[in-house]
Amino acid sequence: MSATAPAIRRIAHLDMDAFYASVELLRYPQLKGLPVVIGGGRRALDDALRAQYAELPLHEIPVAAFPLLRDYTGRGVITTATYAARQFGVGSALGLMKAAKLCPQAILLPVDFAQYRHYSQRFKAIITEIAPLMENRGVDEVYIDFTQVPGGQREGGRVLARLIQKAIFDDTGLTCSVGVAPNKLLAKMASEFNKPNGIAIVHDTDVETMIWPLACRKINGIGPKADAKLKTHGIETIGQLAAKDLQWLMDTFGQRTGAWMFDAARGRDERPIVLESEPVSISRETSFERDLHAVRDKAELGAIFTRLCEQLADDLQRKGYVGKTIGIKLKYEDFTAVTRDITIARHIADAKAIRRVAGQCLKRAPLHKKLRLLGVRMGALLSVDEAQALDFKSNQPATLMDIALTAINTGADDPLTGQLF
Ligand code: TTP
Ligand code: MG
Ligand code: MG
Repeated sequence: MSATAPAIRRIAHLDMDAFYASVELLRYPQLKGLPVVIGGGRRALDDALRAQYAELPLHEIPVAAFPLLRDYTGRGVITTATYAARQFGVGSALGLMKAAKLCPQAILLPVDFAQYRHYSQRFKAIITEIAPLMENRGVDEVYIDFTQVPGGQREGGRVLARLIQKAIFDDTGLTCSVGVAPNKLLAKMASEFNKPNGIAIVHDTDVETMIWPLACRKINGIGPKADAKLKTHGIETIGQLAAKDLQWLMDTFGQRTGAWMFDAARGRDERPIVLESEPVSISRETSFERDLHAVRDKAELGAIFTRLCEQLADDLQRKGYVGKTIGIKLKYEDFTAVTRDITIARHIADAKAIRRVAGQCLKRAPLHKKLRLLGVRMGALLSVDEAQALDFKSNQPATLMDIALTAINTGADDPLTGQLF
């Protein structure tokens, strides 16, 4: 491609390979190549294993010590399985006991969401360092706009895809698969073509050969219901869908869906990459182990409330935000809920000030019923820099004296009752 050629729109879809399982294998590399499934609510089993081999590093725990799928009883389902396990026909959403019939020798590990979230944030941070226009699509996948990124046009995007794969692997030890295409619709399909650890490149001119032979279900947006209906009309493949005229599709599926299917079957999709927006609010909430009463459990509730405010303040400070709308959420024993919020004159992020205003909110909420959940929220967020520029005084943190109540919002529900905290 010459330097003056106009950039062609190139969108990538990147999806991590066997994500939860691959993260587990980082801890337990001795399980590499073996059938492993992740699922069930049995963290305890894994803990027991670690306790039993407390003197050994995790990667030296003998393979024979790991729990096997054949010994599982319960109603858990598989979240994901290693590629070695998939050869036996087990995979996401299959019941564990059913899976045990197909692959009894598979090793079963419990889920550890905190760990997956950690790696999710890490691989995404690596991507945005290389290609800043990224759309988050959940824990293990993103869309990336390759169009203007160096290498994003070379070999249809393969050069940049390879670079990103390598950067992620070097940093995390995890592999992913990438599809690069003219748009999100085709990129999403393409990322599956060469899984795991693969790259697939699709151009406009490839739609007939690469896309039309696929089942309609491969279009992200055609779910089981639409697919079943298409089948009743003898439409199995995307090519067969593309053979239908627009009017027939609109008559059969409605104007909007019909028109969308018409375009999708031709590989047309104009959706932009949606960048992560700044958060509107940040909140913390907790459900109680037993329902708590505002009077009888006052001390306990007060402590929980204070801790929530401290956690919220930590979150805000860590992320560099301040806010001026402080809100609370209460859920009662009967599952009804109310919210209250107060907007103050200055932006704040410190725990004591938040606690004070949140306490004012609480005074405005009914407290005669037992509570099952309490939440604290900060809205009207600004970055610390913005707030300092805007908020009239110096950059000193707001003192409690500064907190003049400027607006009070009371949700429509029961009249006020309790006056606690
Ligand atoms: P996927 O990307 O669909 O699957 P995967 O990453 O495990 O495997 P692949 O190589 O085919 O992409 O989902 C990402 C994670 O989301 C997966 O590791 C576990 C979780 N998940 C569930 O918990 N339940 C499900 O039904 C699916 C599909 C995924
Ligand atoms: Mg995946
Ligand atoms: Mg995925």
